[in-house]
Amino acid sequence: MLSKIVQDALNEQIRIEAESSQVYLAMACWAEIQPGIDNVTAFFYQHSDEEREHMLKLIHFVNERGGFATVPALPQPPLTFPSIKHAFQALLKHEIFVSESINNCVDIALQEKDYATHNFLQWYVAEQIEEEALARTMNDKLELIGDDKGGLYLFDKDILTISVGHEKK
Ligand code: OFO
Repeated sequence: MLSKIVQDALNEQIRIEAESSQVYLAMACWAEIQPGIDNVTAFFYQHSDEEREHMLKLIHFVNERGGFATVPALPQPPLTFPSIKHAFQALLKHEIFVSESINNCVDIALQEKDYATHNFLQWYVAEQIEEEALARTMNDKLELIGDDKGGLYLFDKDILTISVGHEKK
């Protein structure tokens, strides 16, 4: 059975995962109307779907442990970006924020001596390490590319391979 404090922390994490899904969905939607970045678009749509899965995993866990998961209200995310580079900078910033929030949940689980929740959250800890590393790789590449259109073409060509490589690790 979840304590109230653990349930509240997990419900807040459900909200954050849902918000992440919306944030990346908006990035996907914006990318889709930019010329020539079809794979970047696919990456954002895929990332949005993954965040929804992270949310669902938490919802099932809370409900299965005798709690009640809260489906959250969500604000509208940023809809447009000055450039692809800005979108990926926002993605990295968001992932760092999510990692901090997961760490906070882990802290609370330990304080409450809720070892089942602590164990469950380890998957999210590992996932955030992967996602932050992936976001940093992409930001580094975009930094190197600068305004070079050929570089951006190659970035779009490579992005699915880079992200699939990270998923397999
Ligand atoms: Fe939910 O994995 Fe990143 O944010």
